[in-house]
Amino acid sequence: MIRLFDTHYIRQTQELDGMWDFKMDGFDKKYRMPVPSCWEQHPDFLQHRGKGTYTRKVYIKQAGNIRLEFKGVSHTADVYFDGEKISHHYNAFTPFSAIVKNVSKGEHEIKVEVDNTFGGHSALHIPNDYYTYGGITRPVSLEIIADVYIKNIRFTPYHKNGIWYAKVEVCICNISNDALNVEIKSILNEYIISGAAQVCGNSETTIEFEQEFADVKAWSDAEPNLYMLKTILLVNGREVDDLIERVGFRTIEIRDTKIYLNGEPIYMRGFNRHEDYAVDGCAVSLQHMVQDIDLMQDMNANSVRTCHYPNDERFLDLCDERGIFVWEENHARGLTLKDMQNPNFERQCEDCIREMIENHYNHPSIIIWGILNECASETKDGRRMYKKQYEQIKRLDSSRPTTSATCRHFTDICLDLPDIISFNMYSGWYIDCPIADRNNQEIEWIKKSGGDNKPIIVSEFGAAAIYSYRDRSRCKWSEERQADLIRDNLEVYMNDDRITGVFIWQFADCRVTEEGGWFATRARCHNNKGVVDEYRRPKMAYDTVREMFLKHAQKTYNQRLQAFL
Ligand code: ADA
Repeated sequence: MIRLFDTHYIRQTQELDGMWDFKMDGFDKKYRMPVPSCWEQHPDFLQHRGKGTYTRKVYIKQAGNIRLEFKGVSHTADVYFDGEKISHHYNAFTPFSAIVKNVSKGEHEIKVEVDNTFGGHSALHIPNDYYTYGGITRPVSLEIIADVYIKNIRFTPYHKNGIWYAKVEVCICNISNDALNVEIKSILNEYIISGAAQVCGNSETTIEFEQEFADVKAWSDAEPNLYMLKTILLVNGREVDDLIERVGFRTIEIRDTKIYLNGEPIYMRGFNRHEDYAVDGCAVSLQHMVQDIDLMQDMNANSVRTCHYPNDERFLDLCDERGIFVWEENHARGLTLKDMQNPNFERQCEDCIREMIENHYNHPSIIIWGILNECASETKDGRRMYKKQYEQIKRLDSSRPTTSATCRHFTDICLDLPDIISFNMYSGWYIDCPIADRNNQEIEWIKKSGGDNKPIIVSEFGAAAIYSYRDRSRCKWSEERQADLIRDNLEVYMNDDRITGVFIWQFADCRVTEEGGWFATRARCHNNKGVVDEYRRPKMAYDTVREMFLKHAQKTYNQRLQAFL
């Protein structure tokens, strides 16, 4: 399943999930591997870093153009169709597609060479405090497209004089050599908007319109109202393509130190969540995504941070449906200036940001774009790259605020660049210090260093605990100590009016790489700071978070009720 709803009724689509032939470089044996999945689930490849080749046949019922879409291949893919290379893509966490024109009727072969090795070719997938798996780890689909098709649609809602409007931009691509006259018809509820354009050969054209949608209901965490926007493309009056998007009417604004959803201030109570589930690795199944959201909402969370990369679009679809606020971020964690000066770094980040925003723009649940978690924001060259990435985001999407989680305390020189200031703080775990004092120091410094009058989020805090390790001494690594530290941190941060959101590090234990030195010192080669373990078995902290998030939600509700009365 590519999305949680049908994206086409007219365009023929075929999902290519299932068993593919598989061969790993250096291994004589031939395998059959499920797609999507990580090859680490197979006993021969438990922590294999290398190159594997997937192949399968597809039958094309009628001659025409095909479009292959890969939602995620970890971490580099070279795609061949009948032996001809049609695509190269780097980064496990963003989708990519390839078009093959004039394919004959009959059987054809798709081959995908997958590489999850580390080295100079990979500036973002490096030894890290999460695992870079190998495989075709997200869904794949094959579409039959006409010579002219809808490439994407951007839906930007806004509110004026008490009425909802939206700007709709329909990008149409012509892969033939001849100019074509096209019409579109976009339908949302009873609203039908038509448009027309001429699209030159081998080029793209965007038809845009703004429309009043008087009777729609807003999207919010409390009422996540969603609408289907169906767009049909016609040539000479004949329907040749379509694209269905699911959208929500909401606005996000930053004013002074608060974040406003539809004009109301919000407080983000959330978790950092890696895409990693026990034996599934990063190829988290839909049922486990649903379970994660069920558990987070059971703990009264209303937000999730996609640390430290763009997420599977089905998870974002779930957040849209369940009213979960999302901080989605580009792919980067803990990179030094030397890492950031890898010749591939800037291009790989630019590609990741573009693909993240182009593909995820219409999700109402995404309210913040983040970049470069704990990278070299204390350096001049680092600042140049931070600034370049924030500017790229604003060019692609001026409707959402930006942020970056820093750990360059008292040395960060980039706090003037984002809309929201976020900092990671492990008071009581990595540094034994009074939580409230350290928090005051941090916020006072932020205000003097470019962050004054901006919303502040504590983007990471927490402690490790080994699941089922209980100890009455409440010593470090016990479930008791983790619960105590999370409680103490939440007590400070959720009662500080200068803070507008908290993200616990982390929702679930996740695997880390053994390469890279200090990560190998982590017990079990896992980051054990999850409130649940990698099998989603709750630790004592689960009930602590549940109780404290509920108390804060009730306090916030009562404050808003008082303000209203
Ligand atoms: C950092 C980092 C996280 C994780 C965390 C930890 O804040 O952003 O990815 O590594 O530390 O557990 O130490």
